[in-house]
Amino acid sequence: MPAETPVISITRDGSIAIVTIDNPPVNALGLSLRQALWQTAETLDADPGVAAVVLVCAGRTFIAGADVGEFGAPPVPPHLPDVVARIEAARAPWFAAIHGSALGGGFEVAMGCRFRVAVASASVGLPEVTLGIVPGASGTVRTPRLAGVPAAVQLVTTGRPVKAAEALSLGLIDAIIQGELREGAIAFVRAALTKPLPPAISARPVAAQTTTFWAEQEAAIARRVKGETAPLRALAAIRKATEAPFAEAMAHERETFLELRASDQAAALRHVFFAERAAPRPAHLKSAAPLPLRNAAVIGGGTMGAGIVAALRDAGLPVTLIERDDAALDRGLTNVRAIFDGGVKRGKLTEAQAADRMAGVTTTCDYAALADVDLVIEAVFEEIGVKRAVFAELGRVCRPDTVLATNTSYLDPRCIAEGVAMPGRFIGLHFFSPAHVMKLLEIVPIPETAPETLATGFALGRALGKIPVQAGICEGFIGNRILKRYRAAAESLVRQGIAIEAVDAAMRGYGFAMGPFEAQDLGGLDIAHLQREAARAAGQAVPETLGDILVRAGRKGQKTGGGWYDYPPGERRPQPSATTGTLLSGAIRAGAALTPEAIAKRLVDEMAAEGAALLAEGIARNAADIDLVEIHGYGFPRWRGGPMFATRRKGAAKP
Ligand code: T1G
Ligand code: NAD
Repeated sequence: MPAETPVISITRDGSIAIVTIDNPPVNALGLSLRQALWQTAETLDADPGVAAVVLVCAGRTFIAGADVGEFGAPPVPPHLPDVVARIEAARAPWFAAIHGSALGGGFEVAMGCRFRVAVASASVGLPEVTLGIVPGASGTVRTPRLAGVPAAVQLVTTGRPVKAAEALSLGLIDAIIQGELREGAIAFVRAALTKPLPPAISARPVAAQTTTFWAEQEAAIARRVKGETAPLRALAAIRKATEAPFAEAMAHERETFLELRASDQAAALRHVFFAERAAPRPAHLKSAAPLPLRNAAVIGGGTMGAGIVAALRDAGLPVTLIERDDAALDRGLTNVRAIFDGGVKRGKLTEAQAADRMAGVTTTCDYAALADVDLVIEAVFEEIGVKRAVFAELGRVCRPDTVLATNTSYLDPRCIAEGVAMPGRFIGLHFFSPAHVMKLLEIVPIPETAPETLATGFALGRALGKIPVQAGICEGFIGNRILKRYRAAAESLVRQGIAIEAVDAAMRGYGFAMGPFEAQDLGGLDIAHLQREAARAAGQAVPETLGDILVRAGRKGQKTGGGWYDYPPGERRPQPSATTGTLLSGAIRAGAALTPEAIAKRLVDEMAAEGAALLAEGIARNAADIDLVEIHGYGFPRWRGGPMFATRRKGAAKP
């Protein structure tokens, strides 16, 4: 058994000791690393020749935090706050040299050091609230002493990391190192040792804030988090740090951390954390090599096509946009430009970046331009004839190894692929609108899809920063099939006499941004209605729905001034509708009554039951994938873990 590589090695540069952590993949602070850090502090304290210590990491990043994999078990000493305190109390001052991301416990260890330096590409942060917890090793107590209370509130209660330049301006780090980090850090140390050292962070003062400040922060966070516990508890811990001595504030933080660590929300967020990291690299594709993705083409510059072009450009891929005629092409290019202009308006893009995005888009109506593209994504009308004609043309002009993908929502990809030469290169890539924003990408192979084509779909998902989930072929794949059941279950409650607005309020209370009926009014009831009508025309027995009744009465949602709700001119907030009540009166029985919790449980159970059916049919590969689809495609509250996780913890739903 080869000796394990030590997680820590120590080298010397004169009187400076360089402590290098090497604990792949992200130098997480598991038990062995905590023990090694403690022992290293003891060893170096005992060496009078050591004047200072540089803490640096091997691999892709500085310490990325505590080992999330340990959270399911009781914490084992040495506990991280004690390791941080031990570093801070070291005889010779420690200096953190940061690359990659110093996150959570990683940044807390860096705050145990007397100084923090970083390369320009590094970031630092305290993302604990995204895991349903608060920092557990002084993040809420040292950060306000290091960077001030407002900066600490922003960093801790949002969980959003900051890049090195912003970290420097906030005082979270002391310098940005140009050139090689280790050497630059050593030079920084030598200069720092010529001057009096600053006090250890735990010994620094922290400014008290007004009651108004805390009330304003609390209200702002409560508005933003909609039911998540950790952000408000993090704010309370920071407040404690401004009102109590260091040790008392540390005890309060630790107590809060341990309580939340065992909570349902933390378990749910850990489930999502690991599911999101597993999704882009599914185990069953380990041996399949993806094909090269150097450029791409999109057919159709409408709602989806324009978003897909933007997503490809955001990932740096040159894109050829094809439309049916010049006028449509102009409209398509206008759609794409509008997306980037929106990015500039929201401060997400500079003018130069937007111009560069647009410069990478080539437009034409001539398919011959696709003779050398690696990937084509079709996003034309949802009509089988139109799609088949497009793929026939693509089969004629593209290379035999060009991956051909359809973005269809409801058509059977096998029917679209009929007659396509080399069907092994065909695949479904179901983006969600807006395609440049929504992270979910359903990847739908047909029976002939080659493993390398499937692997290329996942590689595209990774390149676009999406959450790719493989789906089998059925109507609606995974997400739209669950959506159909969710909507049917919501309509069933209305038929039983539960008020439309009560259903929506219950789902908003559960954590959705909006309920099923207000969401339909926003997207339009006619889309699903047309799908049902097409199925009926094809001879399928599709029962009349309440939505059909409304659409037949011209009530398609916000776009017609009324759907499930009324929308008086200029009013976007849903108003309960007497017209809807009259139209549906024949379909609604006497008023049943359910609590908001019971309504939410009923509907989430239905989603989970459909998920169980999708698993049983092999359409979904695992329950975590279904949770990711619902969270990243349909707004399921992340801190609930998804329908499969939520019901599993409270008694699984029956398929
Ligand atoms: N613990 C355990 N494993 C982790 C991990 C962590 N903190 N972070 C990442 N991994 C694994 C991940 O599962 C994957 O494993 C591999 O590393 C690469 O991850 C006390 C209590 C650091 C920005 O929340 O944000 O500290 O699939 O694909 O894209 O107050 O990972 O290869 O087997 O994401 O280069 C706080 C979470 C913890 C950081 C790198 N820290 N990680 O991104 O790689 S709580 C976090 C990330 C805490 C203290 C509290 C990212 C990254 P596998 P990856 P990446
Ligand atoms: P859209 O009507 O907005 O755009 C379709 C575009 O295709 C139009 O610009 C049209 O000019 C173009 N087009 C039609 N025939 C063409 C041809 N022969 N060659 C080139 N271009 C052609 O439609 P959309 O909403 O963008 O939907 C496109 C596809 O994406 C459909 O299959 C739809 O099911 C799927 N989809 C839609 C959504 C959504 O929310 N809208 C979500 C996921 C997937």
